[in-house]
Parts: sequence; C-alpha cells; structure tokens
Amino acid sequence: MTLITRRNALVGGAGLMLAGCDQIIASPTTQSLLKIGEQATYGAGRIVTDRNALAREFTRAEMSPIFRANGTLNPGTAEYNAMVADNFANWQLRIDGLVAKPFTLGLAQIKAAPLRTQITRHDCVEGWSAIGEWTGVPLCLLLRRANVSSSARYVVFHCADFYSGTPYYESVDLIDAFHPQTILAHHMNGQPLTVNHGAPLRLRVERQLGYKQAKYVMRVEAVASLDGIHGGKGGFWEDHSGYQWFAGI
Ligand SMILES: Nc1nc2c(c(=O)[nH]1)N[C@H]1C(S)=C(S)[C@@H](COP(=O)(O)O)O[C@H]1N2
Ligand SMILES: [Mo]
Repeated sequence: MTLITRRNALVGGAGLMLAGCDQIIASPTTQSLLKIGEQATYGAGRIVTDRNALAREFTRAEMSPIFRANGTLNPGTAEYNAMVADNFANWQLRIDGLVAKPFTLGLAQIKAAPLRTQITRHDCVEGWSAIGEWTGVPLCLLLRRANVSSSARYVVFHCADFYSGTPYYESVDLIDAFHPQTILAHHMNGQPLTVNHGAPLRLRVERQLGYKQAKYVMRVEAVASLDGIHGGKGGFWEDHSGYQWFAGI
C-alpha cells in the first residue's frame, strides 16, 4: 500500500538541483546515522523503501487557490501575542539537546540562511489536501551547525501553542530530519508565514501527513529516545488520539 501511494513516483528533475543537503546525506557520518535511524524506525512487517526519495513537487500553476488553515489558528498566549506585537523581533529559535553546539537564531538570521523553495501537497488526515509553496531553511543545515551527537536518534519540534494546557509538539527520525525537502519554512506562497499557518516558523516534512507539519516551532531538540518527551509517543496527536508516529505518504 505504501509503495503504491507514495508521492515520489512522479518526481522529476527537482532532485538534481539539491545542493547542501545531498552532500550532507552522502557524508559517511550522516550515512551511519541514517542506518541507525532506520533500525529505530522500522518495526516488523514494514517494507523498507527509499526514505531519502523526494516527495513530488508541483508547478506554480498547480497551486491550490485556497490553502485552508487547520488545528491551532493562533496560539493566543501572552508570550505569543507579545511576539506578534513586535513582529517577532525578539522571537528566537533554539537548537539544543544532544548536540555539541547548541545555539539560538533570530528570525532575521534564519531568513538570511540558505533557502529552499518547494511546491508540495499537504495531506491532512481529516480528508483535505492543498498544494502550496514553502520557502525556508533546510533543517539539515541547522543540525549540521549544531553538530548532532552520535547518540541522537530523533529530532523533536516544540511549538508555541497548547491544547488545554498541553503543548503541541512533533518529532521525526534522523532520516526525515536530514531529508533534502525537510525545511523550517518562514514563507508560504511567497509571503511571510501568517499566524494561522504557523508564524514565524513551521516545519515542512514532505514525506509525511499534515499533523507532522509542526507550526509555531520554537525549539528543535535532538534526543536519543522519545520516551521522556510529553506522552512518549513522539507527537501531540500520537499521544492523545493514537495517530501513527510515522505518517509516511
Ligand atoms: N503547532 C501546531 N502545529 C500543527 C497543528 C497544530 O494544531 N498546532 N495542526 C497540524 C495539522 S492536523 C495540520 S493538517 C496542519 C495544518 O497546517 P495549516 O494550518 O498550515 O493548513 O498543521 C499541523 N501542525
Ligand atoms: Mo491535519
């Protein structure tokens, strides 16, 4: 089933244009990390496919006229409202956990980092899809700068919004974290990300379903295990509604 529905069946030449991340993925260090990640990810019965294959990319003409917003539409906390009020001038992304060099970056610094733009289809489990254009910094560049430890297996995205006091969060393994289409996006359809779509920064992890696309990302944490993180299942909906942690499409 997975094989038939995979989006990468129609991938064209986009892969040829990837620069930095491909080099990172080709490096012996990353390769050894990825192998470890694969063992951690796949249980019995899963067909191991090419996790580094690209999601299909679309043309501008194929973009959806309307891309609905879903889940949290505004975190609405005092902290978040204050960040909106000064246009995220004091917002900071933190990269930490099992890394040699944790760091924080402001939005201007993130916007000045190398960009990747991709037009992809977002598939929500609630039964809608939309094709949109995302621009942001490849996550692998940030992880490389932080020098992820060899003991790390997953990357956790901590978000600014809460459901009844419980923070939204998500996580991916190192294969998706270093995937060339995995970006922290600050622009959508050519405009700065709006609050309802996750301003100022949201994850795009294009080989997975909508609920993995964490909005309002504040902190990226490398971890060895998901056990100690909130409910231990790797994401808010995984903890609370039994959604699959690996939501590959
Ligand atoms: N922080 C946060 N991220 C989130 C959600 C959320 O409620 N909070 N909802 C998820 C779900 S179920 C979907 S379908 C997408 C919706 O993204 P959009 O609002 O840009 O369409 O965000 C995902 N990321
Ligand atoms: Mo969703």
